[in-house]
Amino acid sequence: MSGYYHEAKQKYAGIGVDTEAAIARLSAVPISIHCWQGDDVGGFENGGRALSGGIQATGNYPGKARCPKELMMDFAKAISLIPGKHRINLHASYAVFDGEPVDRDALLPEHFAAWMAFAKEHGLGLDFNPTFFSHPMVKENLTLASPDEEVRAFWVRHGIATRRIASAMAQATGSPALHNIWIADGFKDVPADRIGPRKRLKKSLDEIYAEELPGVIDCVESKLFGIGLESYTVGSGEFYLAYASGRPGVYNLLDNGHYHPTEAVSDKIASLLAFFDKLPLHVTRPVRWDSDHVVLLDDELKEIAKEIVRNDALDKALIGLDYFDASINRIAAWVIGVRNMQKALLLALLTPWDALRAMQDSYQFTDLMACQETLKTLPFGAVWETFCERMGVPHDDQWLKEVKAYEADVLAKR
Ligand code: RNT
Ligand code: ZN
Repeated sequence: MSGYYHEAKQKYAGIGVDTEAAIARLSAVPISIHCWQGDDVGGFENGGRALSGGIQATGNYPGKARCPKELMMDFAKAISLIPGKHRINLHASYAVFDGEPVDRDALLPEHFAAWMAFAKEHGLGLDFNPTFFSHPMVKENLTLASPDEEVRAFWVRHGIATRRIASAMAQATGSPALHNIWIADGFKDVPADRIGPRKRLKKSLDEIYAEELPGVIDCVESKLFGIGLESYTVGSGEFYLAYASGRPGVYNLLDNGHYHPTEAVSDKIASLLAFFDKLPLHVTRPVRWDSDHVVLLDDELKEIAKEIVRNDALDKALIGLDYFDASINRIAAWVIGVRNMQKALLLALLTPWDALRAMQDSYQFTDLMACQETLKTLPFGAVWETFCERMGVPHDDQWLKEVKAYEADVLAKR
């Protein structure tokens, strides 16, 4: 045990926090790592389709993955530098076809067999997303809410197909798979009818969820607006929260880029935990808008982690990351974001919540403020270092060397 850690351990013990318990708890928290950081949300259909749906990856850093094999290699490199056992979050647009490709409404579990094998090889769980964007059947920015029955039915078939694939993924990995529906459906300018599209979306969801499937955790992801869809979003916060409340087994996913810039998702977590036994999250970093910057160890991330930990919700929160920065090394982007999520959780685990709660409940607000401020300068870094050592991954100042070597050996040759 390094002297640095020994001292930190004593310091935390002094405020009633057991650093060993915190390390042990953190090592068992899986993060669902989004595959789409590795190729700027391109996917593999037709060699990768132009990104649409009101989201945008900006930047042109060299070396992005161009095929399943490269994406898997890059992902494997990233997780070798991330402590713990995690999950890979896939999109339907990442299907791997052995023979003839099929369209999205005809996808089958076998089209994800390569990913299931990859997950098993690396001990990863799998999560899944239907892809309702970057496709010619998106007509006038509408899918499940389309007034065109042919379009709506195509996308309903897609949702039905992807739930079956998620179920197969759960079976293959022995761990339930999150199936997350996000659609960009909306209008650039002021609509004449706000309820029609929402009624059609409700009908589509009912059709998609009609089948009982083992191992699938269903969720819906709301949004405020997308680029080119500024005036109206069919799947709004209220819409999906109401839908999930009325449909047991469907959960409301919170993406912290999908609210007004002054709204804090951390503040919404406890409200949902009071009503739902699971809370799926997309952790991202919106900079002035839903920009999906790499997750940093900033105040909102820390606050999100605190809400999860102090509400005893580490087993209820399904923590997924969702960002895509094409302007920096994509493997580094994964490593930085996941390690930051873990750091935020560790900080929360190193906090004497019972004592702080008692201060609040006995109106000792001066003590509460002083104590919360004192916590901010405790030697958290020493505990993090020890966690990394025990999990067999490099320290913060060491992993980038490995990414740079991989960049020179592999990425630069693409
Ligand atoms: C878009 C949503 C959605 C996507 C991914 C690729 O605003 O956040 O979750 O980022 O499905
Ligand atoms: Zn998201």
